Amino acid sequence: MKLADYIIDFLARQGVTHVFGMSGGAAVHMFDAASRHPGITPVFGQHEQSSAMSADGYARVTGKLGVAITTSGPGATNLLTGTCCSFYDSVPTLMLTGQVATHRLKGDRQVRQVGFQETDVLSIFGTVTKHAAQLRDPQAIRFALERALWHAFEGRPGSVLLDVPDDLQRAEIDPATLQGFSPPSARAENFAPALAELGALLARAERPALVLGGGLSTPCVGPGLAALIDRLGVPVLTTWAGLDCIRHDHQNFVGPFGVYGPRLGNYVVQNADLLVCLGTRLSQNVTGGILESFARAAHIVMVDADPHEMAKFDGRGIRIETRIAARLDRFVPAWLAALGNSASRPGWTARIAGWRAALPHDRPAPPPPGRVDAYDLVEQLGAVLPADEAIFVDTGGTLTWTCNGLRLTQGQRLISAWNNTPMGYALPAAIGAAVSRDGGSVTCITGDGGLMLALSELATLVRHRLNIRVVLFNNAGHGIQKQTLETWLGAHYVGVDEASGLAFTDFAAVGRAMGLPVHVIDQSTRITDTLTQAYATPGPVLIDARIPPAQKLYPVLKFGAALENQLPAMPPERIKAEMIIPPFAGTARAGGTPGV
Ligand SMILES: Cc1ncc(C[n+]2csc(CCOP(=O)(O)OP(=O)(O)O)c2C)c(N)n1
Ligand SMILES: [Mg+2]
Repeated sequence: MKLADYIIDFLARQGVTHVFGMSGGAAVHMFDAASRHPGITPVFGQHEQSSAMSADGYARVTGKLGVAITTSGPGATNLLTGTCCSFYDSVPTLMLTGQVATHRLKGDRQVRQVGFQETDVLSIFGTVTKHAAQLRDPQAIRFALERALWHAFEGRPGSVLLDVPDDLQRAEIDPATLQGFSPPSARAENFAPALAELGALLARAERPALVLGGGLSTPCVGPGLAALIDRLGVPVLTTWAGLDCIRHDHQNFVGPFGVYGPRLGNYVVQNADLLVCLGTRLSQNVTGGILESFARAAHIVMVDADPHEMAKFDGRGIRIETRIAARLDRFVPAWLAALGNSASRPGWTARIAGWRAALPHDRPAPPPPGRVDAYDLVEQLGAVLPADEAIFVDTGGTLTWTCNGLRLTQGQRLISAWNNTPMGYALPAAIGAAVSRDGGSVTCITGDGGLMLALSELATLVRHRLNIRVVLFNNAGHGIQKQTLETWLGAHYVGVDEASGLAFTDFAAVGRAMGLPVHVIDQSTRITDTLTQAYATPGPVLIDARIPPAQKLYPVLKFGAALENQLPAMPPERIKAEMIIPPFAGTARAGGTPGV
């Protein structure tokens, strides 16, 4: 059997149905094999960066391995940004890179290249994969694939890379003679002491809150999570990555929180006396820049597959007093099984209801003519989205408005590259999801800036007639960057809109030229009608929604303030009156701008 055929058949045996990529001299054998295998369909993108992101999107919605295949050199290096997305967000993906033939590898010679398009991918990808290896012996292919697969899914999942020289792809092997990989035996887990401690903490707590993060989806914890939330009966906060872990109208759901989060969530976090964090690394986007000020009245419990994520705050301001190193898909069922009846805390519930009513909602003034408010668009989109929709969101203000405004129902997914947030992620990731869903509907929400980086993939939508609705938040600029420059550099705009040196295009005309049906939304009264029409017929569509170029991301935390003190600022006496604990009085350390 040809080694390239063995690779593809191995993937098919793992349940992989699609591989993503672009051909090239060092990848032709792998694509030839993929095209001949009855269980695998190769999907060709317009850029290997997109293919890595499609593989990432595929893995996020299916829970299976996402696979990208490229040629050596530029094909391989183009995978880098997408590989980072999978690495930081714990998504199991395999980057299969072709490489020059073994006799053309430069080895230890002091030159830049020997083989044409030779690039040392192992050192480039070493820090953004859990495992990166090069095949050197055709007899090692089974071992190499099984080891890569194990790394991709074991413990905290993530990206892996296997570099396969061209001559080895063509080698003949006898599968019966190949050695397999034996993973190290898993250590026995005993959650009983941790669960006993958690039980005692909850019994004592007067103002507890649960925080749900993206780790609950990688891998997906399943229905046990909903049962746990119901049984616990405590207020539930989410990071943006955890938003799709609870339906928006659940009685315990408070909402998201953080630097760009709504004030309500931040008041709950800052006043809680117990915070149980499941599958979140508590990034700076949720804690704010002054770590000492974050949840300072709370005993913080963190449950995470990666113990380093819990140790990283030591001596740096946040005290993680209870640390449970566990995969959430194992811990949540164990916790559920051990859980008794929950206590009700009417005082805490009433306090949260009070904040919900009293804290400013920071909605902007009505939009200028020809523009629609981003929050009106998000809310009305939420009402139109199908029940099991997979929604991909790009970055910028678009991500903030979507995460703060979208009301998700049970079964809908909301996905972004949460920790890497490259512009141009959402469209190719949505492509990966759409092919796996076999006609099922997928939504891609993107800003105009983000779409420019993935514009060529509109052709891929049309080529495969993918059921993807692209909702473009078109504000004629990089809205979030404009606001950053207003906050820090006196609104001296540089490279953020046409006037300051950036190029955009007529997206509706480009969409039509590429063969997409296009709907324009530029009147508030037409939002729901137009969205309903766009979602009525399956197939790709571009919805060009014109957002005010001046729409802000409010509320927002300015670096140097605590989460209870976002902009637009509330008077200090008002903050004092709303807080249960004293408002934060410390000062900031030097640091940077929190960003998306
Ligand atoms: C690849 C990449 N380059 C730069 C950035 C920094 N960045 C974050 S958001 C943004 C502007 C996004 O503009 P747009 O997609 O139009 O979103 P808006 O804020 O206008 O909604 C930039 C430049 C990034 N996240 N990714
Ligand atoms: Mg924009």
